[in-house]
Amino acid sequence: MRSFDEYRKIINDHLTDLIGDPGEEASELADAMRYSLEVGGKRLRPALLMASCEFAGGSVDEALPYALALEYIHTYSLIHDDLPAMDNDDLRRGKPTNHKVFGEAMAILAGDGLLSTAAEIVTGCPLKYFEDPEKMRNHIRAAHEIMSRAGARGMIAGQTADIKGENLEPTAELINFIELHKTADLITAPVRVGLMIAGADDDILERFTLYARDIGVAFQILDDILDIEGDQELLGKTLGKDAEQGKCNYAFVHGLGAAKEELHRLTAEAKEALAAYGDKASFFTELADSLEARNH
Ligand code: GRG
Repeated sequence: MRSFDEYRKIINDHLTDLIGDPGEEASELADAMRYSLEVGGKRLRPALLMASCEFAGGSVDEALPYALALEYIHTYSLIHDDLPAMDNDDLRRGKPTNHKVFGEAMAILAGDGLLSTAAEIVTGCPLKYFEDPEKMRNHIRAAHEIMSRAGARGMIAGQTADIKGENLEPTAELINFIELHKTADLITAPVRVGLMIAGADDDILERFTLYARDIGVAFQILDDILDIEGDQELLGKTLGKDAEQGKCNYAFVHGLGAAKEELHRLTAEAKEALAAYGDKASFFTELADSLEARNH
């Protein structure tokens, strides 16, 4: 196992390797896709994917295309989320949002380009393993996992509930649905995909799914807390938008104190899910702690 910084370096070194060349006539598309990828980001999801794969005995080389695909999907979701028709944001990752630099039409296309490139990458991976049916099966499972968690029963369902929930009286059920799908699905996907590529058994998959869901929900609760009392410069995005736009926010329903308690409870539960592995899982338990303490 490597450190988080080592995984992040691998991702950053290869970030645009699989973007491809859309041709001279469409060169602005590649510029817009690259812009949002290279403008920054913690690389949490791809790091989780590579770490899970190595934890279960797989290799970083095998995990890398999926890790890139996942960062492409995550980046597309941020580009589209920032559009005037959605959250209408000028700032992301500390820099002007994609549509502020390239215009709305190009930002929509850059998002579409990143999502479809990701689909192309993950459906291409199993094709390398025709001679090894077990590996091919693992890769098909992984490809399905990533696209379904990103899709209409995953992240898009969460985003829809978030948009439709604007200016409604938020309920605990609605908040849970949004956290689980808008955010936790794209944090659960990398963990499960990394394990699937490595051929991990159901017991490992189950424990790690619990871990990932908990840190994913905790991630969104902290995002909600930071929207209220975070540091705008550190976060690199406009704060106070949830109140301004009548968004569902965990702290609006349960209060800030309860939000902090739930963040802590979920972090503890996530670590407990991996207790059986002791120090072998320290990458993941330490990551859960550092996510609970993050200020950006
Ligand atoms: C518009 C298709 C579509 C989906 C939108 C991801 C998303 C769903 C909306 C973005 C807004 C938001 C608050 C999402 C929740 C997940 C989240 C906190 C994303 C930010 O993730 P970080 O902090 O971002 O890992 P970096 O920039 O570090 O990669």
